Amino acid sequence: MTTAQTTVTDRARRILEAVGTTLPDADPSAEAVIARSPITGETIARVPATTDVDAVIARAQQAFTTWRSVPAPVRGAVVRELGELLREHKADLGELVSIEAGKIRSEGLGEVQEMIDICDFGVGLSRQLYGLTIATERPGHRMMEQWHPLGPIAVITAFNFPVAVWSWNTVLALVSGDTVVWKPSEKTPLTGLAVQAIMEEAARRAGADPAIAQLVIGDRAVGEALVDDTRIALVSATGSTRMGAQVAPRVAARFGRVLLELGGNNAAIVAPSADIDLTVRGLVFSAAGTAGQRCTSLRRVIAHESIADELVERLAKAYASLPIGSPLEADTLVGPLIDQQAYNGFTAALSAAAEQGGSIVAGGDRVAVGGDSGDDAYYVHPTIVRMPEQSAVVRSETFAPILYVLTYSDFDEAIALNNDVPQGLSSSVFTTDLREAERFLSASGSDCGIANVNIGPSGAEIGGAFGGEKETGGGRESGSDAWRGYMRRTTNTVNYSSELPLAQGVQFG
Ligand code: UN1
Repeated sequence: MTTAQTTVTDRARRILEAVGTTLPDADPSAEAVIARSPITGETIARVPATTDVDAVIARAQQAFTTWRSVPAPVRGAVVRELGELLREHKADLGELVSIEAGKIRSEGLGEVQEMIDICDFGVGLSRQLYGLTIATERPGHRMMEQWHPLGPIAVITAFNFPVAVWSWNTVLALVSGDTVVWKPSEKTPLTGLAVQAIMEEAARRAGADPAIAQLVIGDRAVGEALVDDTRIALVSATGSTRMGAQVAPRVAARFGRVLLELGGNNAAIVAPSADIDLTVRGLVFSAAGTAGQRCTSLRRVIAHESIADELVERLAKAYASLPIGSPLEADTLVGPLIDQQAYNGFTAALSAAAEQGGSIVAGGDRVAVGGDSGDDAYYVHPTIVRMPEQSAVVRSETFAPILYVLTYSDFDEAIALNNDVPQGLSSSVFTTDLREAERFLSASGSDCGIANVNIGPSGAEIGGAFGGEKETGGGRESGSDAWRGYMRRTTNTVNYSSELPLAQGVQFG
């Protein structure tokens, strides 16, 4: 190990200690998940895998029997403590996200801010879990809905938002009276340990049972144990469409619930009236930011034929000046891909694009960033490829900074291209024409869960419901009324009269 490599590991060790835990060091013979940093490619730690998932679920089930009866505003106090602790540890946790997921500092911090924001939301929500009172057809009766806690919830998260997605789910679940078992990505176990330590401290400060939110570490088998267990009332899973297609039928077979947040293939339509400076800035952030590794990343530009050449030229110029390198350096805007597998996906997609008639106008290759990065660190130039049509490679999601550019002549054609992919997460239009903007947002416009005007498809705030349609899986997390997904509804009819009228006018004896 070189001195430089020691730095990333040392930083991770210091951060874990600052949040109240330690850098693990599993016995070489024990089952473990390898924590590495995409910045240097180095191994940071061997994290012991959870061997008894059944016992964890049993504790979650046991804790649920008490937690469900704690008044919701009192449950909110745990979330308030969590938010306070996250404020305190924001810099450290944000840095650990950079170290383990490769995000630039500002995005690592932004992810922790997203956690803080959902905590604030959750505290307010804990006093706003409401049901309807509904007019009944029977005299002397009242009909109402109540929302009750659902049960223990499994939260399965991906490497690219290693901490925020946990918080969207866990905050809503805890406020709703559910308990949580979290399986973070095998690629980001250390941020999992750090967040778990912070969560346990929040529970302690609020006087709650720490078993309301637990962590399991491991590979696919650990995930499967959660997916197949009838005690887990809801499986909230973020990841690939392939993963979701396996999880959904298994949970359905035991009549459990799923909340899926799967692949995206997000487009931006750029109309002739678009404010071009604003558009270029919006597109570059969404396509090259996070090295193209958000589920909301911009993957397709659908540009009007009259402005496509100018737009591509402007984008290529902006791409040429993007600083690529260690995300821990202050000036960097594009960090590494998560690992070799991601790099292989990048090169395979570019070969396919070339075969399908594409021509690269920016990037396309690996970058040697020097410094501390080793052979096992994968940095690439964000890439723009002009495509003659929406071919197979454009219609599939590659988790890398590749932006395909297509053209259109008529606005209906642009909407059709936006929708003609299997995924349905996010979408956007850049236009100053009110008719186009509203058309895009209408029922015959974008078919995605998120549709924006003059903003790229990524970078949503927590206040809205987050998720998408079609192969994205249909789930909604985070703001608005997404909390309903974590609760069960009961419909109650109360007869306060001394008669017994039956519904639908039925007479019975
Ligand atoms: C994800 O990539 O899984 O809207 C989530 C965004 C972020 C969340 C992305 N707030 O880009």
